[in-house]
Amino acid sequence: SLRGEALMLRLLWLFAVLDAVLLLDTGMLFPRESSSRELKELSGLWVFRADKSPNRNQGFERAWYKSRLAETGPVIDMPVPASYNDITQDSTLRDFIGWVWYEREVVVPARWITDEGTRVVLRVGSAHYNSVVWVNGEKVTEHAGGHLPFEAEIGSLMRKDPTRPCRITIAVNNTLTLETLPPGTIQHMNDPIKYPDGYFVQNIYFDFFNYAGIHRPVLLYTTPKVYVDDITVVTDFLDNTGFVRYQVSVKGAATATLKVTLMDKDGHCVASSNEASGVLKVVDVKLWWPYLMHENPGYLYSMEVHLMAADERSTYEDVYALPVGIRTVKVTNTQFLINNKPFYFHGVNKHEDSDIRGKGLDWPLIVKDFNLMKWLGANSFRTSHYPYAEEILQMCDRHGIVVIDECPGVGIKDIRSFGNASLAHHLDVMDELVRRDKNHPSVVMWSVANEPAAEMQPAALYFKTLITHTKALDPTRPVTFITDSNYARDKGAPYVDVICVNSYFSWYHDPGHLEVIPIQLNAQFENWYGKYQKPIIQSEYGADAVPGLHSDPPMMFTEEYQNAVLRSYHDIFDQKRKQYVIGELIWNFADFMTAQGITRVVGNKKGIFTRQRQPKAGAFILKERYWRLANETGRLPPWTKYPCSL
Ligand code: BDP
Repeated sequence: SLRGEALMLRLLWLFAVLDAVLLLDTGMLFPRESSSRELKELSGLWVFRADKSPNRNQGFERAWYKSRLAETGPVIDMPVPASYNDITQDSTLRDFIGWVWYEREVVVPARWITDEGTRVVLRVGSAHYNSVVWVNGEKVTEHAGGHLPFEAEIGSLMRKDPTRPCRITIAVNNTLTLETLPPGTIQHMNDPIKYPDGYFVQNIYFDFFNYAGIHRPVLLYTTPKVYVDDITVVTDFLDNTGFVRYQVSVKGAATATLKVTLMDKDGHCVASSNEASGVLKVVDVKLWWPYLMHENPGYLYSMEVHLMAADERSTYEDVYALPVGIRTVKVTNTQFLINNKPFYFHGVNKHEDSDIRGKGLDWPLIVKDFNLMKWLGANSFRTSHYPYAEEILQMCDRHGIVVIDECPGVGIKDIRSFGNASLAHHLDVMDELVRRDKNHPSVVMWSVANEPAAEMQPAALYFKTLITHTKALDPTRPVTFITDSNYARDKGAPYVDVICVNSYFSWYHDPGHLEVIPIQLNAQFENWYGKYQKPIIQSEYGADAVPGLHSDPPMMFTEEYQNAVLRSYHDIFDQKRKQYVIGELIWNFADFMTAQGITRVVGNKKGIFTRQRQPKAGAFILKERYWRLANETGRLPPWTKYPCSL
């Protein structure tokens, strides 16, 4: 029958794409407690010292990791997670470039040590930028790149001397080079008339403060020696049957017995299997829907994986539960489809940024931001300009906030950053990103870069390789890269599924001339669509507004000017969204810190909320619009169709 054939095709597709997602050889499952796994958060106060020696290398030369940090010099308290920059009154620490040293001693439950069948894993949620980690003076791992997690098994090391507490030392260096992501350069100023001896600065090509330190939780967690290393799910549905194609990879033993159970929200088993890979069929499936597109958004099942194994010494049992949302994503020439229904992105661009803690993970801030996004009627955001904390993506899964997941490929402006070493690192970062985020239903698209100098000749091959690689890693999600409004910078456009354009008409171009917006924005859309016939998202637009600054007629930097820019853009969006424009993301959700410069008054003021999350006038314009769009484009039942204040 036709339906049977369609079902067969679905299943074949699921098998094919899952094999691609499995190209990665190890997992990076989010650490979760279970009946077989314990977890110890190391958030709180750490011991800290910045290495202010002229070459910033004294810590390595004198092996600071070998003993307590307090024994080799002065130390201060440093909270983790947090950027270290804004914690003290010392401007040399705020603007520090080089290695900083963190240390923490931890006592673990005795059975973690005595039980040889237990793995103890040290996990750093993220640290910016290069990190080296020692346990009791022995190096256990290093990692290049902020914004993504890394871990090391440290059980055997701890067992060497079970009587002493475990001393964890982490050195972090925020120096950027032409081959890091984002790139940067160190410039030595050698003119003795102008600069002190040995003076240098770091140049960056992106517009946010280069906050540094341990930005996300550090923790220890245990698993049995034989354990669930990774799970990959790819979902689909036909009529009211859902399919969860999954693959579990096990480490530590050649064979293990598995039991995989999919539970609904109420804890009822809806499908199960005893295989390491297969397809779970869910009758009367409850799909994962975006916020404002359905009365019950963000529906999550829980996939419980239960492993049993044995060797000559012992038996092992591991349990891991993964939240699973069943949904599909497709792109046509003119539309973005979620569960086969057109989805219009009405959302924001964000930053991980706030007073005092900088880019450190902060639960009150995260929850406040979600409340603000829901108040605004935003159904989506882009993780400009780097991967956000997993804790944030989990909130998105649960609340149905759709995510464009961006890697830290921002500020690629120098031709040397298109070389082989840069590309190799960029590919590694995409691997790490896909490995970490592949199972989030909220993540619907990968963004490989923001506003690179893609007019340069090597960019064509660079982006072809990068985008093809990303699609091979994950054929289930579209890929984009973000361009500015310069049409010459389109070298990546032939390979992407969706074109994302940032433009600042009447701001960086024709400053003060609001009247140019309609004509220039219209031309922008017509040109990009005319050339590529791909759907377009306005991935950034906006204007700085210093809160409380007013003028009518509007002048730049006032709240009225920001309003006027928004309104003009919205007029054109309303024409084009009937055709091929599939979304609009305001720049920016909130004001954020940047490097100091003559165009920035204590940071970037393009937020519609202040850095303290209070609304400017523009927030109310956007709120009215987003709720109107939700009522028009979402598929809300009639009784929910009114702008509610949450
Ligand atoms: C865009 C960048 C963004 C900046 C913004 C601005 O993508 O990072 O913050 O301009 O200048 O081009 O406000």
